[in-house]
Amino acid sequence: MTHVPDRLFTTPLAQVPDFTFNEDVVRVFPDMIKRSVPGYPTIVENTGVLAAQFAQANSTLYDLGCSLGAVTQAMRRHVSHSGCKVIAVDNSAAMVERCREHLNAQDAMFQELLPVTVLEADILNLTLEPTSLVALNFTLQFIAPEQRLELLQKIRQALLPEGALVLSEKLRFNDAAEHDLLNELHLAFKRANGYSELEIAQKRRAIEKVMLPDSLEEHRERLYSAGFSQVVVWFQCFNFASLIARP
Ligand code: GEK
Repeated sequence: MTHVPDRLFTTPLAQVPDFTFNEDVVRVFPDMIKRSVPGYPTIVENTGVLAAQFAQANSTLYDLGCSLGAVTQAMRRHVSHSGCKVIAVDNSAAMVERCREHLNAQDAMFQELLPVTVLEADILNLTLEPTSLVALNFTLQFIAPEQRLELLQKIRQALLPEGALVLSEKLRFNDAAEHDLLNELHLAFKRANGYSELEIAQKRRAIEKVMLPDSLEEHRERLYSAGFSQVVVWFQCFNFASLIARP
């Protein structure tokens, strides 16, 4: 796969449009997410490790908001339980098309991988099969806040006993000083990865109405309200974290 550098926000824009997962974004997505999300490669690879831990034979694993299928690929690298399959879902047609290409390339290189179905669908409208593992990797933050609880309830109801939800998100912090410090460190991470002040500012403007992060406390409360009984943070880097929620 060619690795196209993210230069989407390098030139000054008279008006910065709201961010969407269109073809321009899809083209640069692997570079963009790696340079923008601290800990992304660690979270993706270890979601595969967690999937192997919680997967049950003859069950379905979900990658909701799969983008190019990085988590699905990690699941396929780590899960070898018999009879398992992965359903990867995204509502961006451009993402789904490229995701299928990436997974076909993985199929061409490796044998005996879990079968995958990639669906172009809104995860809010999806009926979930009984599942041992659901990954929501940086997807919930793009769902309208008033629809987040209902989605988590649906996932909780579909989860088999002993299964798990892996939820990764950007966080905001109720304590202003903590919020500012971790935000500043995130900006330092982006600068260290070659983003200019202009790129950082224009990307922030594009995404601020589209991606709405919650605090850790809000996540915990919502997950418990949805019926989960255990919520554990297994990874945090600056203002990005990943949680395991158990039925
Ligand atoms: C990764 N998990 O590489 N239904 C389906 N898909 C949606 C919806 C929805 N309602 N809303 C947003 N998406 C990936 C990264 S990116 C995160 C996930 C980011 C999709 C959207 O089209 C996009 O592909 C994805 O969720 C969010 O591990 O770019 O920061």
